[in-house]
Amino acid sequence: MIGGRYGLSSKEFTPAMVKGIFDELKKDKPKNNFTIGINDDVTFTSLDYDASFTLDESAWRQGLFFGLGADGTVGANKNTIKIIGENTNLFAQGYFVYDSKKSGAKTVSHLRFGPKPIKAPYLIKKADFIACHQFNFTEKVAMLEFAKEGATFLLNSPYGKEEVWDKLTGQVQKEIIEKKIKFYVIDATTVARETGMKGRINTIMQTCYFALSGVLPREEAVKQIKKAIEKTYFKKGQKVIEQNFRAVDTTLANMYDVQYPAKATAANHDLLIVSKNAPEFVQDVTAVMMADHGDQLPVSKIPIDGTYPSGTTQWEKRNVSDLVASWDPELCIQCGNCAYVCPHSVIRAKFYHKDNLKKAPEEFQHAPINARGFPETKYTLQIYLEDCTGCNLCVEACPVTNTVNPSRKAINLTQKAPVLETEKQNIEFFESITWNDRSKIDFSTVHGAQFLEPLFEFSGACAGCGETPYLKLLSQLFGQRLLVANATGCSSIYGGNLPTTPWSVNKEGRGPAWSNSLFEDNAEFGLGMRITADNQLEMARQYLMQLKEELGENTVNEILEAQQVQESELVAQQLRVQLLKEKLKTMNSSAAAHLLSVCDQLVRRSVWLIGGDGWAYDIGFGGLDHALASGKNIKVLVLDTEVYSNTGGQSSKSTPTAATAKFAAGGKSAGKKDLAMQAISYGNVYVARVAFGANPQQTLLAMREAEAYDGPALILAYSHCIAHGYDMKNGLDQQNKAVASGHWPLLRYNPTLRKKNQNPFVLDSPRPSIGLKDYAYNESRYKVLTMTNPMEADRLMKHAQELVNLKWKNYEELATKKASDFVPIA
Ligand SMILES: Cc1ncc(C[n+]2csc(CCOP(=O)(O)OP(=O)(O)O)c2C)c(N)n1
Ligand code: SF4
Ligand code: SF4
Ligand code: SF4
Repeated sequence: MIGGRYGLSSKEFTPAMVKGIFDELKKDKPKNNFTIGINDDVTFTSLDYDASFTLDESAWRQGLFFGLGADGTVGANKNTIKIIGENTNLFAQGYFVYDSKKSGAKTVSHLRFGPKPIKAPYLIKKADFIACHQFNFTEKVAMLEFAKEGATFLLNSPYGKEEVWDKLTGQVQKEIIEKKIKFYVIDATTVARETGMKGRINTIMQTCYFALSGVLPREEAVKQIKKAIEKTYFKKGQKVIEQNFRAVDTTLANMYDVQYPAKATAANHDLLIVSKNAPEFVQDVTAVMMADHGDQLPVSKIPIDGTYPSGTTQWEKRNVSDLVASWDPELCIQCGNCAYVCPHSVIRAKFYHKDNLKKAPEEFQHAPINARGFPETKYTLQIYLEDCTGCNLCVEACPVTNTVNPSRKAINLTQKAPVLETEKQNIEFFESITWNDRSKIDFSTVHGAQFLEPLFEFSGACAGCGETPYLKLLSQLFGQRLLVANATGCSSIYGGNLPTTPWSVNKEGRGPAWSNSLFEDNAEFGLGMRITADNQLEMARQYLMQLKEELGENTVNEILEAQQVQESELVAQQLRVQLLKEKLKTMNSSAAAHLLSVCDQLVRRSVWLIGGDGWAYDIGFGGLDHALASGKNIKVLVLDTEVYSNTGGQSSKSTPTAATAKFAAGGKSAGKKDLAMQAISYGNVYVARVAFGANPQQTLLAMREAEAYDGPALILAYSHCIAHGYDMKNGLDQQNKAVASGHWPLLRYNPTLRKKNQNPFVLDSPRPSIGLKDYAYNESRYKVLTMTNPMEADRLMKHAQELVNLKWKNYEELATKKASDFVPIA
């Protein structure tokens, strides 16, 4: 077996290399057969090679397709393989390269077709056809490096055939000219929008591929694409199928070939993976990984102690959407709703003295602050365009409608391209305005919380994700002193999957410390963080006492006795500890060195155990129960999507009755576990059930109460998710309906009230005002059963409604009981 000595993986072997190795081996022993084992699953034998393995790449048609995670490129290419494999004499091979990010990362599909069985390394190095489904990749990915001379290049471009050339980098222009590439453009995004497909460009680009590659006659190709559409979207209903058909029929009239000059006209520049302003680590390590060259990084570049710089998503600038949010300062009432719900922390609010505007760019938007008595204070809502996913949640959340044009709100979606450059300058200026002083902000309202700097930003979660707004809020409220133990799940993937992390730091370098443990032991992991923090605090207190004389009695007493409840008190303690650290650095004793290593714990730590329902209700439940029963000061945030979202929507014990999910395709008949009531049974656990889209104020209150409570706390947070099967822009509306139907009653159980001899069980949502059906049947996870098995759907829905009624009755009773009816606190 050879191959390992080349230090290459199977992906890096080209057919020519394989041939070279066999030629070399056969020089000495021409009659022998050889096997090359490249890694566990790929071997080449010289027997295959002689019999059927053609190394004549010209016999193959090789295509490379650069798409964006979740845009459907990979799915469409899988269909292409099936269509060609089933309808021609050609053999087909496909390989799909993508990472585990939720969406918005690059995907590369490698497709190869040929007249003989294909035994070739999966990755294509020389392609006849290259499709770029995302215009901004032309600046970030060296796609045309892989183009053969005379290859075809298909670009999804917001710029038409006349303008597009001037929008390309010099490097791309040069490759097109030198390789005599046949260049085509289509504005697939507009075609998709106009045919009702929203952002789904996959079918459009697939149709172009068939038209340009000539693998099948055009008519036959269109027929087969439509057949594949019917099969793929059967569950989504006839409307979606029709939309796809329309997109196919409209496509070819919108595809143009581009005539280009004989010389490059743009200034030549290399790919710009991250901005030149990015920190050294991001330039040297993160950007290399982002360019898919992580395996070339020397080990010496990787941090040796397992810690990793945070706040790196800000350098990605994924530009996933051509439509982005745009603010209308004249209409805006500055409520903060849009910033609150934005899943990607793209909307930031600041207020500042008007003198700041002296250096502002001309187009910088602002308005007088909407508060009496501050005539010199201005307000700006800044949108980070390149990070906006166009999910539309901000527009849905905005309460203000333009009376003249009711289709417009105080925030709307608009085309990005015309405003991008101006807004980049505005963002730069906005960042030069300091964040508002935390000790002067009213944390208790949605309006106030918008002014807190988010330390969780620009995550790669799906556009419109219902989990991330909770994390952003958490980071705003307690970010600087937050310790997070994150269970595996969507939140660990968009939260910390290499190369970037959305958990960030403020200007002083303070931010959440985050770590991901296993799926099954996250609660224990977080409990360990708490116990460690407590032990280190105790050590710090002892060293402080020991060094009382050197440090000064007053200083030590102030630190030890500091009250740390209000933000102003926390800020004061942070300052004291900062001064202490500076002093300790000048001292030369082992006690001072020890104290320096643990003194950060003197600022109250907030330890949060975070994960999905698969973790909390199922696989990590034993540990979670143990952590809650420990009585320790740990906070648990369950991002409840009612399925295992990260792995594609498997049923969990949180999955509701009558909903379908993987492993519950016939509809779930068992009841949803009531984790809230289980935790309440301990008596000393703070418990809340929240839904930010239904009642943002209650969510905010619950998070603050949970954090302030000196004991275990559990928050169950309704999280709408793509797994529920509807357009995410309706996520807030569905959250409202989940609450209004009684499926998701909002509640808080506060043991502090029990101690004060008050009823600790507070029901925060009104009596159900709509039927369960009115909520559930807007989601295909419920709806699909009415198509596949209507009788069973009906039976299960009736049963589910009964369970909802019963649950509500029990809750209502609890809400009206006396304090003495609940478990007393020891
Ligand atoms: C013990 C174990 N089993 C299975 C997995 C695979 N896995 C990773 S994430 C995940 C689903 C997580 O679901 P959930 O906790 O509901 O979080 P969500 O993705 O919905 O946010 C699974 C099954 C794993 N990592 N470890
Ligand atoms: S469209 Fe979505 S991502 Fe963009 S600002 Fe609005 S809520 Fe945020
Ligand atoms: S939701 Fe609308 S009114 Fe409220 S701050 Fe945002 S843009 Fe202004
Ligand atoms: S929770 Fe759902 S919407 Fe959010 S990232 Fe996961 S799969 Fe996407």
